[in-house]
Amino acid sequence: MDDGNFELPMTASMTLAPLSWTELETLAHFQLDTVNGPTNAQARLRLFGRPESEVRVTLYRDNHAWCPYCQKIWLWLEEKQIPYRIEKVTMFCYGQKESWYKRKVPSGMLPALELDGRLITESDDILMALEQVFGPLGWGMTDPRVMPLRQLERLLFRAWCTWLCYPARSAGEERRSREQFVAVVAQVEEALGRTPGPYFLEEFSTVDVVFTPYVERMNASLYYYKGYSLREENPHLAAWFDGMESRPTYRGTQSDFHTHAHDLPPQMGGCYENGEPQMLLSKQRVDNGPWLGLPDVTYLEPETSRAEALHRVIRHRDNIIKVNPADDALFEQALRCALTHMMTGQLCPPPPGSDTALRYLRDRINGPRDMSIYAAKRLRESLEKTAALAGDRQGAPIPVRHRRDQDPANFARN
Ligand SMILES: N[C@@H](CCC(=O)N[C@@H](CS)C(=O)NCC(=O)O)C(=O)O
Repeated sequence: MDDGNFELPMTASMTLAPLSWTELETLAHFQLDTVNGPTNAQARLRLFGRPESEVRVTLYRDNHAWCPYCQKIWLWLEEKQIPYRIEKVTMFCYGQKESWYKRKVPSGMLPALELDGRLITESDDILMALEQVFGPLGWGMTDPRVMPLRQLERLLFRAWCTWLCYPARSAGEERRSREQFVAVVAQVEEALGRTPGPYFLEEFSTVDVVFTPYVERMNASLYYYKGYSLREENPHLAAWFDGMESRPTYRGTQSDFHTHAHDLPPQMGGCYENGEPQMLLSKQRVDNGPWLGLPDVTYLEPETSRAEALHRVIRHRDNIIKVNPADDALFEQALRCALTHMMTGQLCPPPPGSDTALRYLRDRINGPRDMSIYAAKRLRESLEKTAALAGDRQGAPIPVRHRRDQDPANFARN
């Protein structure tokens, strides 16, 4: 069979019968050089075109590419193009922490970094140690222009936690927490407005790296739990996000609203909805789609997004089928229906009773661990459209106190 060139099997009603795995494989035209290509969550080694003998750094980060402090180090290394190895470790809420890591870092905390054999923990200390050896990213962590902005980032973080992670005892308390957060956002807007470009200083720098992880999570969580769109309501932050998304380094580490909204509760000890009409609409959209057009991403969708999603599912299909609560044969067929829809645009009716199984997977695509942001959206979209042909039942609820449904032990291979 030629690449992608085969007759599509039609049923009597002109909907498609599911393609076989062999047929699907011919459509998965996606290649990624994880070592020397663009920033990606799958890499175990990053060389940026340099010889492996130049590697002096090992980054220990979480399996899910979830940990915000790890994202800070990851982004810095990618921006500076420092050759490094990556060792992935399980976070407590996802599964069993690896014993080899606890021997190295008894607290089990991430990130950690080895630099010429010296172990360093605490993300700020790691950045400062990296700066000493490889030079700063624009301006150093202790530069007089950087320090107040780092303090502002912590102020924003605390205002966000107060609003999101504590239940309001009254409407007034909810309003005050919101106002406090919005007041700190105004300071961030003012800081961003001091430079002509989109970034905090004249050029992209360590300050942008320091703000990135939590501002990305604020954008997602406040949209979902409070109906507040950080990116849309603040012009300087909107320009900052656009500036960040112009960088392949950031795109490779970027996650989406669905992933963050459901990753945050176990890590933060709870996220509290305000129940307002806009919040209910936002939540519905993040959980059930349509996912394209959400303010978690605005750069143009790459042409490869569907092929990337297909490639990743094919690679992990045995595990994806194994961890799904549904009968393997039923889900295997339903999954091929969804993938057929994603690649052909034609509806492909799944077997009766497979709606819960398809939505179970829809709810467990994790960006960027599994695939990039648009690939995740395309896959979710086809899982949902295919599930809707079988029924309107949801999958097993996503746990809020842990995420052992995402235990990386079930997905040992990347
Ligand atoms: N102050 C530390 C905080 C690091 C931190 O809180 N790491 C969390 C993940 S975001 C962690 O490792 N928790 C243990 C776990 O979840 O396994 C830093 O800046 O590096």
